[in-house]
Amino acid sequence: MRLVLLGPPGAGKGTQAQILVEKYGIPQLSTGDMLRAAVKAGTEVGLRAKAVMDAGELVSDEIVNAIVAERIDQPDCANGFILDGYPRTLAQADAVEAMLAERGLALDAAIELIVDDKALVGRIAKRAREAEAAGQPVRKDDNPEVFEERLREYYKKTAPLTGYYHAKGKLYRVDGMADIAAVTAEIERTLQTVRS
Ligand code: B4P
Repeated sequence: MRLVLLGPPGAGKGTQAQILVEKYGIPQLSTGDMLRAAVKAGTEVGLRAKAVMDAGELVSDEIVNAIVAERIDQPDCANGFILDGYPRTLAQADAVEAMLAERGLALDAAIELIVDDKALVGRIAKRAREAEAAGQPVRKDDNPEVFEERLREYYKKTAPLTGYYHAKGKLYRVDGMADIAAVTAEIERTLQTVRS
């Protein structure tokens, strides 16, 4: 199974992907996590990505496509994967189609988590408060001004992907406002439909 999780920042893509990894035994490919790891390791990609991420903007398609192309050839991706936070632009969507077609593969479904902006702002503020209370570093892009920029980037560059996948007959919409377990249950019901 090859899935894409779509939705605005804070919609719960990462949260759900981690749960689906356990249930389906396929890896989560989070471009956000891969980029944060590159920043932490101080690699060339990390150095280029850091300022962009801290400002709430999207890292270049070229960088992100390259890290995904390398990752999907790893042996643990042989039976499928969950793309979490990728693609985020139409150019990335075309790139993943091409990458998979070259390997004789295709995506099975794009699942969009629908959450309203007010709830998103609340979730991100809560994550920042909890990290602070636990003495952990707060993500720079979880501050309110940067989060607004992330939302603007989402509506401008990523939201058009729902039309892209709808046109391919691969878009499934899930209510992301419910609690975490209820969202997972709805995704699982959706995946049963996809597989039948
Ligand atoms: P990401 O790391 O992908 O972050 P995200 O979209 O904000 O998070 P997500 O939707 O996964 O929400 P989460 O589960 O964490 O991106 C960060 C940055 O990396 C981007 O801004 C960009 O700069 C760069 N980047 C990444 N991919 C890129 C790409 N392809 N191209 C270019 N740039 C890229 O959930 C958030 C919070 O909500 C958590 O605290 C969680 O506990 C809570 N939550 C989740 N589900 C909930 C629920 N149902 N109810 C209540 N709370 C819930």
